[in-house]
Amino acid sequence: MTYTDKEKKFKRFTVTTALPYANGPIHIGHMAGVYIPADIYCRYLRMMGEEVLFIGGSDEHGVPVTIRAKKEGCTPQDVVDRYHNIIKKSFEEFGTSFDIYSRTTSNIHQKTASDFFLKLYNEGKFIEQTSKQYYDEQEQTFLADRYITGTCPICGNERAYGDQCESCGSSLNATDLINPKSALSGNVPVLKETKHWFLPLNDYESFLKEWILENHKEWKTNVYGQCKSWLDNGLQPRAVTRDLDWGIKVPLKDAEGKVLYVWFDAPIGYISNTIEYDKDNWEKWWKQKDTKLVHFIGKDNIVFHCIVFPSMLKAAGDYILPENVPANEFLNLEGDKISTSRNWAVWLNEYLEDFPNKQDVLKYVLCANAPETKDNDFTWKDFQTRNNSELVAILGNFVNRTIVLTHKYFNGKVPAKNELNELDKQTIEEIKLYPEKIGTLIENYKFRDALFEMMNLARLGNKYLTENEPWKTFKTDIKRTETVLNISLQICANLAILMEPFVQFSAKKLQQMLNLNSLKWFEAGNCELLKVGQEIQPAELLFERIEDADIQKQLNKLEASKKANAINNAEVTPQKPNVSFEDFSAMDIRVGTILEAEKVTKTKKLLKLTIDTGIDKRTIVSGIAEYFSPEEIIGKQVSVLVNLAPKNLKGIESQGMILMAENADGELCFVEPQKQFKNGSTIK
Ligand code: B3M
Ligand code: ZN
Repeated sequence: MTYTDKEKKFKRFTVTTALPYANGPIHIGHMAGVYIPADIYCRYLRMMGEEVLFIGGSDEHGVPVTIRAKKEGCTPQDVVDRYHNIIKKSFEEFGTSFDIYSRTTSNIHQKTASDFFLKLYNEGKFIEQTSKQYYDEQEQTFLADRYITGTCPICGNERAYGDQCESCGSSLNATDLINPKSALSGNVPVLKETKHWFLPLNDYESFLKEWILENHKEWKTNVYGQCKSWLDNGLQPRAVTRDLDWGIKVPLKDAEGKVLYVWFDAPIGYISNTIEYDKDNWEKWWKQKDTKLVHFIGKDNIVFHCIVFPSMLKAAGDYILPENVPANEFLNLEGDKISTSRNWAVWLNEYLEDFPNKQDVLKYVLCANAPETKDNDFTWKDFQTRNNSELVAILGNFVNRTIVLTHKYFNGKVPAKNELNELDKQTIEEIKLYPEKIGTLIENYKFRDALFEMMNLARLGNKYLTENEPWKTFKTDIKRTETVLNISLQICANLAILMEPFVQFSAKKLQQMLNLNSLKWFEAGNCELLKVGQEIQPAELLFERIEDADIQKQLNKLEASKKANAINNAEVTPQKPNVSFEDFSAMDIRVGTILEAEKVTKTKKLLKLTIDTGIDKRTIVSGIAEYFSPEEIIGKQVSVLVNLAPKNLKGIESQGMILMAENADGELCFVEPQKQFKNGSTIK
């Protein structure tokens, strides 16, 4: 039983983690927000002897997958196969202790989600509504919000999406966009009627209000606050189907071309994965009142896990509801929002390659700095500092000194605990408190504080060893050295247990060094874990220093992303409407040479040029004075639009126009023939 469940209400734990979209690898933001806290929680519960089911899996439906497929010229199935495997493998290598990691394209899930929908449908839990949605006539398909672009009505960004403007952050309806365009064909979409099924969330409002706002006041303030604001604003029916050809087909006759909305099927994935894991007993994980259901998610998923999914479960009838949804805020990277599309991330698979056997370091740093109550920042410098001055200098150093001294003085055998002085007694008393202190924090989802307490035990050990100087008493009072090393070894043994949820690889290593097999949480908290005379193994370093060069390599990688982005993101002026070939050939463009150039007085931008067009010598006024001085352009060959209607500029008649290329910064350069060419040659 846990420390906080005094009434022993719960016999088992169903722990879910947000199913990552299989349209890219996993990054440190996902790890810090969801998977690391959930893994710590489950490892701890197992050590407490609890029955736990830890569920993960890939979310393989939804529009982001189809967009990625289109971009890469492959099928959505290809995309999810690739990323599901990458994600699954990096979780395994990282040591995330899922009992099952499956996927939403599995047959079991298709059937479970489909049956879930049908059950609600047959029981009349949905309402049918027809509404007008954008349709691409050329592609003969309705357009998901992400497939419609246009001008943001709020900030004027010309590349806003049908659901959101990434420039000003407003969330939009596709019909809000000015000049909407289909991302598939580039055509203007038309509005067309389509039928969908909606879950009338408004009907669940009073149930949700009581369940969350009254009965779950203990939820994290960020989670409770978001729920309250949704509930205060009033809930609307939500469509649970979409017009799309990637997803789980709506299992009804009149539903051609329709699939379940990804946010309807994905949470059902938790149930499907349970069925896949434990076909005969799955219901106990979802339907028995003595099962505690906990969802680990990021803050952007709160509404789906606290409002929509619980309403679905309630509608279905006999399911339990989450006891808690400890959602985290976001992790930033070096001061900037993590972004897949900008490649501003530390990808888990790349970390594992760049830092082999250092899973624990990342787990430690991401937990120590987890965005539990506010957004937090990951920096490589902090990563290095936490490794070098915490893991190496405190935890690793204490364990290493203790074991080395035991070998040096006592041939690697645990020495006796002799007469205890006040400090020893006080230390032993303090050690007793740690299992409950750390355990209670974990049970309350305070993983940072829990980790900090675990490190405090190492700090206590370090201080105890340093202050008692067993290397000094060895010659004068060997009994004292024995006692001090015995107690230090016992602290190591306590650490070997209590650090397991947080840094499991190092915990295992330490357990092996101490020849310690006992792993139950309750067994920690005393100084009798190692028997006198028991042999221990030679010291092995638990952690190694991370050098500046390793950090610099990572910073360089990020710098490269930044550069690549700057190039990709420079605004490109959108294409103008098409012109006919006749329109184009009506323009007479020739090669010409600049014979003379002078500044037009009292202007900043204008140069008066004399051009040999091959047809004649004429005057052209050009707005290039800020970029070119008269001297440097005389003799240059250029492209000239010769039949542009003459225009009077500052009292000078300009008879044509010089063609210039202009980049996003407004910088100009000439469009010139690539070799010396006869003046008057046509450009077409
Ligand atoms: N795939 C969204 C996300 O990764 C979504 C979570 C599903 S949990 C059922 O943010
Ligand atoms: Zn905008």
